[in-house]
Amino acid sequence: MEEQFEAAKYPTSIAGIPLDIPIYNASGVWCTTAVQLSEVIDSPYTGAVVTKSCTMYVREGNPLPRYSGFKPVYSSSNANNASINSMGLPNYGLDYYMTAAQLVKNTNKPYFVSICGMTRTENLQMLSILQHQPTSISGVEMNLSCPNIIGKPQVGYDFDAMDETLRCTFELFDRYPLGVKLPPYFDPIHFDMASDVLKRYPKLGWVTCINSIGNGLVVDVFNETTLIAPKGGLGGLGGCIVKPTALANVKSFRERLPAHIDIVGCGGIMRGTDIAEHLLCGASAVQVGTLIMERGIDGFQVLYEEFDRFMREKGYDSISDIKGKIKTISSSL
Ligand code: RRO
Repeated sequence: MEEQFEAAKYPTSIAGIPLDIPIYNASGVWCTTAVQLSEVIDSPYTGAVVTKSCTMYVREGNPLPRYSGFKPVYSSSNANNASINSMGLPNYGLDYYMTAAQLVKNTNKPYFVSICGMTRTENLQMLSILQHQPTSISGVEMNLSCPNIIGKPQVGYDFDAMDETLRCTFELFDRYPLGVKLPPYFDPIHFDMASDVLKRYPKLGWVTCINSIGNGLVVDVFNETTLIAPKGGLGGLGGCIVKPTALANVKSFRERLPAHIDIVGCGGIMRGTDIAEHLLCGASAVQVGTLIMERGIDGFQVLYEEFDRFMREKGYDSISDIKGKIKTISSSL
């Protein structure tokens, strides 16, 4: 007989918010409409849901085509395992995502609202509304790293701007736990500089590493075109090609930030062992992007089952058996 699915396997927490399962969607993926949000919430294989990053008011986003999956290396499988996007923040506005929080009312699934104002003032305006609205929201993820807004640099790459944004944020907002979504960093000095800023804010609950690797270019060599239209074809990269960068960011921030700030791993999770890799590097939970874009909501079941199989084979029965346990291979010299 088929084994029964145990809902509360591998419980974890993010900023003290309990999740039964350490797996959920990345902001932007399967979370723009209330229908998509309900599908993530109703899946027995997710532990939380985060909304599409929102602005105060509805935005259409960039012109189409603005998302494409691709296969960076030839394989006989039809499935794409990488992606490029320049969505440009299409969303239904803050009100819509506050209302949609009702979808979790009779569940114990955390509902995170992701915000991404066009300006610091817009972020603060949204936070002051969130501060005073009675809803079922569990936490707020402030996106400091959208790579696709024409003419707007990523706040996470400007450490003074990030510092000032966080200073204003925590001066104003304490209603729910708040975390930030960071861009990928590529140099240890930048891990140090970002951590020095983040450590100044004791109320910061988590950091999500990483957003897509910004402004890559993927070429369709047969058609001699770019895959997407906005910004001359430049867009944020996701999927298997970003996993090493994501893991380096997770591990580097885990090593630098105080233990009460959780790390949420995001980037390159295409199979169950990828979850284990993020946890080994210190993530408390993971978000999944490209896989869900390419396989749909059923991707969560596949991932969960593969992760569960890995854990059983290793003889592990909880996240604490693996979280942060990565060892640097010993030198043979
Ligand atoms: O909407 C987007 O273009 C987008 C966002 Br806000 C983001 O944070 N990351 C991304 O890859 N795309």
